[in-house]
Amino acid sequence: MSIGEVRPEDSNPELLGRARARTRSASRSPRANGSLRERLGTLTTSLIIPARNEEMSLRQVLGDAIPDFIHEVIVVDGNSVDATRDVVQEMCPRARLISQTGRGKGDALKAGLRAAAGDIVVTMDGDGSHRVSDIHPLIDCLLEGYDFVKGSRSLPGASSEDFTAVRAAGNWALTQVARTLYRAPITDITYGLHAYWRNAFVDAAQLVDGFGFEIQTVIKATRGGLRIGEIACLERPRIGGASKLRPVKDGWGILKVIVGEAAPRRRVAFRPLSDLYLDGVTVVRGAA
Ligand SMILES: Nc1nc2c(ncn2[C@@H]2O[C@H](COP(=O)(O)OP(=O)(O)O)[C@@H](O)[C@H]2O)c(=O)[nH]1
Ligand SMILES: [Mg+2]
Repeated sequence: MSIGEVRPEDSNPELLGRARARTRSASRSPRANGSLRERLGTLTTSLIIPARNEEMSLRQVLGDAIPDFIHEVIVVDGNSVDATRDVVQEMCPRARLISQTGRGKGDALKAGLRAAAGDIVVTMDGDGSHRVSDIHPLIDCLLEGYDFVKGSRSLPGASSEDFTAVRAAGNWALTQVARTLYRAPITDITYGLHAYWRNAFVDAAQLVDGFGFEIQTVIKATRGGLRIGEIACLERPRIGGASKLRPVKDGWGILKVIVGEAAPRRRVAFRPLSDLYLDGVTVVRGAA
């Protein structure tokens, strides 16, 4: 497993001070043995999967066992016209199936976040590109003191079987813009496999409704002084159906989001919370 730490170089000193404090707190915490479920203690996890016309892919994604450390599965249907809803009920009866009221992947993720009850939220695509097995290291990383952990297809050991030349070039260019503007060594800005503390996300409603949402969360988290980690992931090709992303139109929208976030007075969306939770975990471990 390769973990890359993403630390903004231009955070204000107060935020950086808090980040250092969190790092020390995390390194003092014993790296506990036992299953992830045991290590989570009383903490709970919600997996949010946005899906629009994903009947073929979801059959396999939900057919593979969802690990026991995921307490809640939320599938957000985007007015699918195929059998997506039936497949969810058939393949994963424990999943909560909700419908988004607006349009776009970001709108679906907002609906999932409003419904999620877990202390930790994981967002994963429903087309089979994200591997369920990559969720474990993401949550491990949160428990070790990170506030926001994301997958990357660019770290050593990572790769994508889903990139076309256009998408790879677009992702590289968008990532470079974000790195330059926010002086944060993010290696892959558009990979949407994310895990974070739900209560750290204080205002999701202000974010965009489209594909830019996940990119905006990364930038907001960076600007909020959160400790961000990246995990090397292998992206699979989508299992079936068609991509909803229009590379030029959505790529342009994402670029506008990245640049727009550089405006001086952007609203805060995230606050660092991991210390609070880590202390909680330590107490739980100590008492056990
Ligand atoms: N609910 C919902 N899900 C969406 C929407 N747009 C995309 N998705 C889902 O978001 C995930 C990623 O979308 P995808 O089309 O694979 O984008 P790509 O991976 O960038 O090609 C898939 O599970 C899609 O079904 C939407 O408007 N609503
Ligand atoms: Mg996809």
